[in-house]
Amino acid sequence: MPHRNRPAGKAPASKANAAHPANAGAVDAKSQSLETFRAHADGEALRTNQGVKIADNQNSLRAGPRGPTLLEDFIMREKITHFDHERIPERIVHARGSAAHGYFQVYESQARLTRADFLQDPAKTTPVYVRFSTVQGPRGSADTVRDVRGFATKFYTDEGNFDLVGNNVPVFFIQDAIKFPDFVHAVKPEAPDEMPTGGTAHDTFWDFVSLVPESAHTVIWAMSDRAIPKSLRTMEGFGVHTFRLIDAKGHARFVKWHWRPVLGSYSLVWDEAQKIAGKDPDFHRRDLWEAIERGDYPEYELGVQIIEEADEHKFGFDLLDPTKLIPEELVPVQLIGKMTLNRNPDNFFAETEQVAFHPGHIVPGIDFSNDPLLQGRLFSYTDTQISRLGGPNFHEIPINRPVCPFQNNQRDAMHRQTINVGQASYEPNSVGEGWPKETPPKDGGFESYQERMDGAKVRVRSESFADHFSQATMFYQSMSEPEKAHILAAYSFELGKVKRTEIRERVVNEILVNIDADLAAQVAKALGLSKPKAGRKPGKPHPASSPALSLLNRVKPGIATRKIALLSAPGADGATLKQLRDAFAKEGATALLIAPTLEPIDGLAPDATLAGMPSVMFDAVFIPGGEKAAQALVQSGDARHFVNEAFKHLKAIAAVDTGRLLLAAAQLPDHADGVVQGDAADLKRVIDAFIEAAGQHRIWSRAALAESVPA
Ligand code: HDE
Repeated sequence: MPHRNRPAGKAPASKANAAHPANAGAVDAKSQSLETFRAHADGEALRTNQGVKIADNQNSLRAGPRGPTLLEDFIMREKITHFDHERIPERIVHARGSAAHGYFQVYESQARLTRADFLQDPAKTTPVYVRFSTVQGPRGSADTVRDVRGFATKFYTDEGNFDLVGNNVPVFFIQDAIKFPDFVHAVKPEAPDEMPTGGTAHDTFWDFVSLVPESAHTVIWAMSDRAIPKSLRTMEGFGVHTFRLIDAKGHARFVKWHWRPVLGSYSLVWDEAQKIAGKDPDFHRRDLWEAIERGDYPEYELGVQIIEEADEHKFGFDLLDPTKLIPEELVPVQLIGKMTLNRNPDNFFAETEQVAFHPGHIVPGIDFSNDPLLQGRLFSYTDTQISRLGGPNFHEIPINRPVCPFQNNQRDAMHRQTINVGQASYEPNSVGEGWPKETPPKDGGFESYQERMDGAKVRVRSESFADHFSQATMFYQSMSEPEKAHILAAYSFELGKVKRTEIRERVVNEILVNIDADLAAQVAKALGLSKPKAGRKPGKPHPASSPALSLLNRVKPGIATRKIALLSAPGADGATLKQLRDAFAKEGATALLIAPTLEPIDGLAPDATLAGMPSVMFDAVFIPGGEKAAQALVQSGDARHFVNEAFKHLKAIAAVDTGRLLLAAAQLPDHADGVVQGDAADLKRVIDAFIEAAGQHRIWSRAALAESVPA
């Protein structure tokens, strides 16, 4: 049906994408495979699903102008019936998500580790589709809630799809899949009133985790800044479980997967995260979409930690235990390739909503470990798609199809798209000359790693999974002072929302005391509880701390892709505003002109009003000055609030000339770190100092001072 389709080879890439060299290669593999399924209405007549042209799409068929509607109206019935069934069940967890297309390239052949085809040739680009998500909230919930984030990547390799279905924290709340429904029921909004949406600050979550000490390590990650990421573009990803890599000789090694954003990793501060949830619930989705449209393609390096099988037991914890991470200080992360996200989806439902990830989608050269959480996941992901996507043929949905052939003898079932030709739907067969045929492993057929198994059939938790606190202690000890303060504040905030005192007490006395006595004491104080009793003897993590875990060690210099507010008003000098825009653009940042109204400023149209794009949407603020402009800003409550909030959220601020009046009007301290001031003649110096300060992401040395400023 050629009328439905865009002419071959003309993928609807955005302007920025069309120019990208990657579109000539790998991305086109998936893009072209989607091409058959894309429908474009340009120049087309409106028709029914049966192809009949529609003459009137405004009025249903009636018995007289004021009479009842006739059942005969097949056009209206078809339209409404289809509409009535437009929704499918959202994902049980990870319902809220945003995704993008891109490609992956390995830096050099990894043949020494794996035979996986997409990790052999640096010239090869493999198409990918990545979906980021929150865990707890429904599809329409806010992006910036405190939660673990999903980071799921589908590699469309020439040997089949490989899904790396990870999270933005390297550990998980439970050790055994059989506890997953319990955990999810506890974390989801509460049964009687379906509250709260998107967060863990409620009784059932804290009840569960207070009774399940194996959750302690992941809970402290969830209470850290990792759970309020600044952007999906700057978020780390982790495969969590230990997997295996298998080389061409069949030799296996353990592997932990990592994604490292090239721009570094950053978080929001809690007050900012909460405000953004109201001011722009689509904050992360918008940021990802706009960056790709601008041509600021998010990039992530793929990292591996490799452990020889002989070293399996040398860590003091079990590699099969998903509540443990391998400190980078013990096993360095080798960066082996890079993923670039360079194309936004065409259709949210068709692609992002219908994409079906599965940790069991692996390719030759990759295999599983016996992590009991992973083993359960291997069952769950196909099972959930069968009800969510309406049957076992979800692999035929365009976004889920491999780019390589996938012939087999499976047939029929709900929503079958393929018209299988021929008599043979079984194997062996002679009527189809035996096709499709098996492929021996040496020619690329998948062969499971022949791990030796010898054990009694038991329901037990291995003793080697028993230490639940040492790594939680290590994580806390690895944090900088501001990060520790945020963890304390997060436990205090969340537990403050818990109604049952006994649950709060249990978290402090059964969990926190075993992580850090001081943290436990401070949380107890914040909750008005009596001093906690002494905990167990603290575990001895090795190493005692892992600096790689602190986000402050993940900051990369520069302001590339950051958003800067130019706070101004009519009366300001257009040439100066342009000069500032250019100076920041040169560093890869975007400066937006923000003013009390949209009235042009010396010929320049403001990008948004102070109320429309408040300070929480920006990384830094620059106030260029101009007599009349400064007066207008000083008199604007929104403008005073804007700088005030930027100061409180530890963002770089610059004020030039009369722009400085706004700082005074907002009652900011005269001198503070990261607040750059100067005369008009000094503009160049102020710009340079501001860029330097904004490059630090947040001015942590200002934290104590910021406490005293009214919000
Ligand atoms: Fe998932 N998980 N999960 N999970 N998970 C789902 O699959 C499940 C776990 C993760 O963007 C579901 O398609 C079980 C760990 C991501 O579409 C479901 C267990 C990790 C996504 C499911 C886990 C994850 C999911 C819901 C414990 C990090 C979103 C809808 C044994 C390594 C993927 C769906 C996307 C989604 C089951 C634990 C990551 C129900 C049973 C650990 C990123 O199948």
